[in-house]
Amino acid sequence: MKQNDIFFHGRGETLYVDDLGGFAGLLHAAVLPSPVARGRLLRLDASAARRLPGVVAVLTAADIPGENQIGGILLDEPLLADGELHFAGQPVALAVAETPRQARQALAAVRLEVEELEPLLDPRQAAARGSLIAPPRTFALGDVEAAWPLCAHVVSGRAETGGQEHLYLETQAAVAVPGEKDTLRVISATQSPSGVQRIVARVLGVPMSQVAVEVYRLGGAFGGKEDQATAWAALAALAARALRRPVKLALERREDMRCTGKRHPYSSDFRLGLDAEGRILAYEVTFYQNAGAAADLSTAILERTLFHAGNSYRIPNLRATGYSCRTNLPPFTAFRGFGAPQAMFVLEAALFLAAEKMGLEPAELQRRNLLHEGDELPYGQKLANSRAARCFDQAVSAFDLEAARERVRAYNAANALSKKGLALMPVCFGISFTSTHLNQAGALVHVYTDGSVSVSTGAVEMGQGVNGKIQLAAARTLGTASRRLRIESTCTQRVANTSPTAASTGADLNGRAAELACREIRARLLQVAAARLGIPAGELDIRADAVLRAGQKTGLGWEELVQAAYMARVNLSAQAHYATPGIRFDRASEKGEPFAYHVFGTALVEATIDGLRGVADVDAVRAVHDAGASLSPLVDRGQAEGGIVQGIGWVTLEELLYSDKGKLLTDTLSTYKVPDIRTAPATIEVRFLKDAPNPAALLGSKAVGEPPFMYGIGAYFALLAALRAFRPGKPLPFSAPLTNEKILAWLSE
Ligand code: LUZ
Ligand code: MOS
Repeated sequence: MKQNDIFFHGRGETLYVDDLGGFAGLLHAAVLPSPVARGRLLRLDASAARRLPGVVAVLTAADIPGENQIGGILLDEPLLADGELHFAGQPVALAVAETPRQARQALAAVRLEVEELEPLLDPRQAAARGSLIAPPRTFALGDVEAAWPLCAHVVSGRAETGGQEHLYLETQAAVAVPGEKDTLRVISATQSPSGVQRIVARVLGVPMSQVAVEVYRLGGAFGGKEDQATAWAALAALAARALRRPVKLALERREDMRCTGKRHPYSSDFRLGLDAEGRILAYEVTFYQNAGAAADLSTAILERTLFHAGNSYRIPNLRATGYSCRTNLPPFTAFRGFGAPQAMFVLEAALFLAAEKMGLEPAELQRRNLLHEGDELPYGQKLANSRAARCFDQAVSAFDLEAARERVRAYNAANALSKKGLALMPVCFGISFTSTHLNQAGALVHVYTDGSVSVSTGAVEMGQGVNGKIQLAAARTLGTASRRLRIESTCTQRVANTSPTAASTGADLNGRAAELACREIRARLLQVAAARLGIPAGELDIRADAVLRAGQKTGLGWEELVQAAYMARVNLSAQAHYATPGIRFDRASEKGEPFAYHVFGTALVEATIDGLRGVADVDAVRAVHDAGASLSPLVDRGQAEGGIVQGIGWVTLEELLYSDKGKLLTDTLSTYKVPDIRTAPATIEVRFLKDAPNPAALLGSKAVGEPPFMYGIGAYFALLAALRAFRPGKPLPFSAPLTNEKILAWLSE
């Protein structure tokens, strides 16, 4: 990022959706949520609400001109409730008024008559009653049944992981602006502009070509705006269309926490078998995913869970089954890691248990079972360019595992009321959307006659620095200075059919598309330079704003070259499309090569528990991470550090509690605890693997967004090790988050 960009942002001049002005006649919308988790809507009376000052309209399902359906993968989610209520927080009606306050006052005046029914909240109960989003899926490798009798050690158990609130700083928001002839422009805080475009068109009953969706940037997303920005954009669009005025809908924090989906809670059963030397022979796991009341992305998330059932480990015989269970909670959705963290937690729990049974350090079992080059993964892909062992061994030596163990031993011997523990957490994360067709991206590049450059792609900037990476790749390809390039907003009229900026692939896919477009323009410019200089194009190069021959300046500079191209009537614009090569997956056999490559790494986590107060501290997280040849080491370091803290929050602090009626109790930041400067580890050290360019992505780089999140899982097992130091022999819980409250209960029971 350029210095002035940082200052611009630091001065608070960055505009988010709710900051945007300049819409003449702007109205404000607010959403009436279902008060019950399950029930029937018997009557809705908005007559009093409509008479309040400033109120322009109260809209319901009956006002939808197209389809009342926002489902992306499955068509199972109405935009506004139509008779049945499936979760507390489900949008029932939309009030539109001159001010946001008046809109919310209108909601309070809507009279609802509801018949409340017993909600289904537990995924196992849902599975037992056949309440599934889709049929279960199983990934299998080898033959687990044949392997059990060969095992010297078998452990089994249950593991639970809770949900997680995204807590993006910018809440869900959209502005819809009607244009002439039923066209509509939607400015949305979405990771998926084309997804919003498709659903808005469906809801309004118009072709997608009449709906333009534009995204400037997001104030964080973490997956929470991959699918779930859509409803709010569609509601704003519905009102704008009905009232022929611009309409803004921006959720308040509490509305956002109550009404939007979070990371999926999982409940899982595992069985792990090892030989006498501690090599894994068989692993069987069943995942019960709490999907909530609609499919959303749950089936894709469950698929990524199955892909990551074996994490970083070689498992010759594996059977992983996943149930996506329909319950009466707000539909759970994408969140950094997309189902993989849930899978990795279960396997670490199994390994922890096995290590205890065998009297070994978990790290010994982890090391013995790491993946190696050419190993077959449970989905049939052969592991290539494995850096699993390299990362693990470097973490052990660079961070001196032996010394850390000694520190823990000495501390625990000297302290009766406070104990330390440590854990290693290896990660192997597959890069590519598991839905193969999503692995494509487009770019549109214009070079203007003054030499400045406009770059549009399908990537959405959400604070992850994708624009900076694209800018760097495009500038390098063109041979001009980064400062000449402007990375534009993401707009469906400039780049169509965009995949969501997700799966850590934003820079990989869109950077490549931008690179391809820039290569075309560069080739044309070289022809112009060749004609002008009388030198064959093959002997010329453009670098740092100058045309070079054999490394020497020819005297022709960037601006002059661009001007010459224009005068020669050469096209200074290019559109390009990139599709990740070589990937495929067959859902009938559950086999294929779904991932372009994998990201590897290992973290060493140290934690301390104050046994008297039940206060847990994660003291240090040190990781060796494979970032490839990083395009932006500072950005990648930020991604790794943020991911680690977010992962620790998931397994130690962040606890979603619901009433037995299915209402979220932890809907404020006073009751839902997130990592802060006090709870974050005092030490976070991320070392990038050296000399590790990635042949499969942009300029040797690697995707970085999601994988570091999973280092945080190590905090859970470091805390278990500390608990073990207090009470040898007592069964340990595998139920994240391991909150201070749970720690105190375990110690005092
Ligand atoms: N979204 C998606 C994702 O549609 N497919 C994926 O595989 C994925 N992975 C991570 C995050 N979002
Ligand atoms: Mo666009 S959103 O009209 O470039």
